[in-house]
Amino acid sequence: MKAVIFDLDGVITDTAEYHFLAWKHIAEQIDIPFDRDMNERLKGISREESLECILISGGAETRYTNAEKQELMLQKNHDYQTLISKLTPEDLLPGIGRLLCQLKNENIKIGLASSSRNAPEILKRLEIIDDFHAIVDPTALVNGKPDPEIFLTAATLLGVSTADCAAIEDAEAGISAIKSAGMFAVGVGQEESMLGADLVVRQTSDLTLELLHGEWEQYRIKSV
Ligand code: B16
Ligand code: MG
Repeated sequence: MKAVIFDLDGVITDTAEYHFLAWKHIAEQIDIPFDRDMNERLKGISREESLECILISGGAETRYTNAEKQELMLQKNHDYQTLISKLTPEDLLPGIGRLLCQLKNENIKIGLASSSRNAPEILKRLEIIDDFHAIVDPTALVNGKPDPEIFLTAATLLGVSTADCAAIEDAEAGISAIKSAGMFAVGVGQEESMLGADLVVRQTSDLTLELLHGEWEQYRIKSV
């Protein structure tokens, strides 16, 4: 294992709650019901795809022009940025600071594969941006998760072969993307929503380098 590639939202910090609040505000304005189940479906997908999902769920997919959709996304992002401006290093999910230290001590490269355009700002606020050897720019990609492009790009930026990478995700679309990239997939969450993952942990506090190394060894043995 020469590199570990992290998803951001739901793995490094719990910004899913802030996405929820910001989308809920928009959904209320346009009279579309929006709840936490719906928010689950938006995990890992882009801002544009998220808006489309919300509009489709409310039967409003043809109600807005492209310019109006841009305006709704601008408003959502404005609300979201106000919420994330309060993030501090205390908002790192449990165990993540320890795992980053362990990876640095072992000279294992660290990458970020987040669909969020706000990712660099969030890493700065969490005071961990300098730990990352590569951060993929999602605006430079053609396809979002579950396409493997974001993880393949991270491996290229890190200069590590995909077979030597592990990647950690909390969303189904992300696990599919990791597996299509040919990497060792670690899921954070309920086993049933992490189908295809090579290792599933219930919470980030269970993520240790010792566990990753142990499961990685088993995985390599099985795949030869
Ligand atoms: P933004 P991840 C994703 O982050 C979120 O899970 C998803 O809900 C969001 O729509 C997407 O980022 C885009 O975020 O609007 O900030 O560009 O899980 O890939 O780290
Ligand atoms: Mg995520």
